[in-house]
Amino acid sequence: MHLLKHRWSTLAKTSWRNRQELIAAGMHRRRDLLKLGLLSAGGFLIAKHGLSSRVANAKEMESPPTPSFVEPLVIPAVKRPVPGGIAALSPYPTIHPNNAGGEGRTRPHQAFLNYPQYFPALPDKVFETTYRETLIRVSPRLPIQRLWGPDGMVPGPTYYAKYGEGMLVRNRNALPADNGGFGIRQICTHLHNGHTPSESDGFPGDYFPNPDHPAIANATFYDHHYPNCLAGFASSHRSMGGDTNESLSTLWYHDHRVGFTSQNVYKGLAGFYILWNDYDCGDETNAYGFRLPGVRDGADFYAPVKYDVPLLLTDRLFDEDNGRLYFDLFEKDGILGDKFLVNGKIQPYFVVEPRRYRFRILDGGPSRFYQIFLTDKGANTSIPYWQVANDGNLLPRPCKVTSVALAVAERMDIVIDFSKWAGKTLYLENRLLQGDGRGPDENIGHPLSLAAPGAGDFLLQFRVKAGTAVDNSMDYETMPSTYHCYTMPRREIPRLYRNFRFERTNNLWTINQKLFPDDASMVHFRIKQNSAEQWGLQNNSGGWMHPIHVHMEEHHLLRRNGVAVGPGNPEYGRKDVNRLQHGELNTIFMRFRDWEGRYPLHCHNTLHEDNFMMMRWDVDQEGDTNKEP
Ligand SMILES: [Cu+2]
Repeated sequence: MHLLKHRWSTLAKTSWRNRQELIAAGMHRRRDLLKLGLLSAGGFLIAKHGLSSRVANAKEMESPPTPSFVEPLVIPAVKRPVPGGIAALSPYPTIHPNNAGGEGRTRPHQAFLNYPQYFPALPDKVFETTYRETLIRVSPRLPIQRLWGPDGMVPGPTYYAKYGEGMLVRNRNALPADNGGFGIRQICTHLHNGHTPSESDGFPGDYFPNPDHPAIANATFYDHHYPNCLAGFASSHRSMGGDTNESLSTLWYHDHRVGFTSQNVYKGLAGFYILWNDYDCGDETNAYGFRLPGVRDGADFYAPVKYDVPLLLTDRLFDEDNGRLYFDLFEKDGILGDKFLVNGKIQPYFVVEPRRYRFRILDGGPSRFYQIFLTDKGANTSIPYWQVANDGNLLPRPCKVTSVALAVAERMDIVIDFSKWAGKTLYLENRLLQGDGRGPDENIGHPLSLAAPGAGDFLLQFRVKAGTAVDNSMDYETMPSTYHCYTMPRREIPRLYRNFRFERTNNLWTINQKLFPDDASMVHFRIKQNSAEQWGLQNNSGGWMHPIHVHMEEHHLLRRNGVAVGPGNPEYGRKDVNRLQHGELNTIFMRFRDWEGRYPLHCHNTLHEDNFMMMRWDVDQEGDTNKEP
């Protein structure tokens, strides 16, 4: 292990217990600590009473030992629609919020009101998901954990969605009052990378129940409308219906409650959302499709597609004494765990056939960056594989790589061909060196950023079966192409150039020196609907990295720290998260199409996001001209 660790020191333990007592007494919020005189003007816990936030952090703590590769990988079940469809939902869904019936939404579904030509009726596919406490075993050596999960699953169920087929997801909140130390029973589910109307997007202020809003103080459910439409369907500069070349594939959903996202997601509130169309169809035998690895189970659309496997990566820390999941409510900079989980299990194994597989890798945070290699452990060599997507986007052409790098919320789809490795054992290995929540020690690509092959963190073991297997998927050595294989989309003239500086101000996380307020009410800037803008994202916080995420629309990365991004670069094309590395100024091109309303821009290190590194922008008919919001 490259992280310097030792058993919990007496001081660290005292500090941790004292903090736990404050938490149990409900006194951990900023204003409580200020009242008790336990917080310095700079925002740090004072060094007295063994409370200092510099004492107890992941660097100095170690989880109890756990065995590696003794439990199989779990592939989350695919969520099935409500039998009987929309008529079976009670109360019946409405376009305007049904506050009297217990709904927590505050604005009408704009798709039905504004675009009746595209969305003439409520959608046929209806899902009902209950957020609740659940008992989960993450390792045979650790006690059963009390986690929170959509439908009691960690990760939550995977949604399968189809372009052109709108969905309504009713999320019910049945989380318990007793949070076991962290987490808040107010939720706000964001569909990450989705082109989603604002009221269904999971804007951080749209949580329910909300005790400060009389109409939704006791709300128990929230209807999210996911139109699953192509971005640009209604904008003036695009053909009707949008551009198929902008189809998305691997999305995910997670809680986004303002100020509490890190806790609620750490506790389990996240899952995959996969979008299909006629080309990326989950059927490798379909000659009209892209023939990515995938076999469907007959006519059952909601059976998990074989050979197409989502992998949700999380790192977690467990209490040395009682083995319970540990979350430090006083940590504001970033939390690293020393246990690596894939789909909710610590270091599982996966038995694979000697053929090609598609893996959809997601960095589920809260703060870790990864650089993932396929390692032959005996020889300590890295085996090349194919990167076929970056975030929600298939690459115009796949890239042969020896690793993929991920910041929190980034996704990379890769294809591994196990046919040459029949009977062997291989590993997914993270070799990126990261000593604390700041980010990797060096920018990705720097020679000092990596541990030696075999000396990193092993995440997942592949046990390749002997012999041969049927494989009808595309042979990537032939360099097949997908969307945008001939031309990239035209870029409109930006209406405005804006600049955003990501900074550390008085030990708080800011954008252009501004703090995101607790009630999400401040509109930092306004964007004209169906316009384009160019943004400069500047990392002005020495020594820290920030994964920057903008809701509703993707961007094109024009320049990474001044260097143009061109064909052959996995970041060429469209992108959802910008990995803002040490000292960088990255330039992105954005379009804001179709929807109106409120959306955020924020750092996706969830500790930074919860500690104010977020801005709200609203889309309306005029926009503003504020170049430095
Ligand atoms: Cu950050």
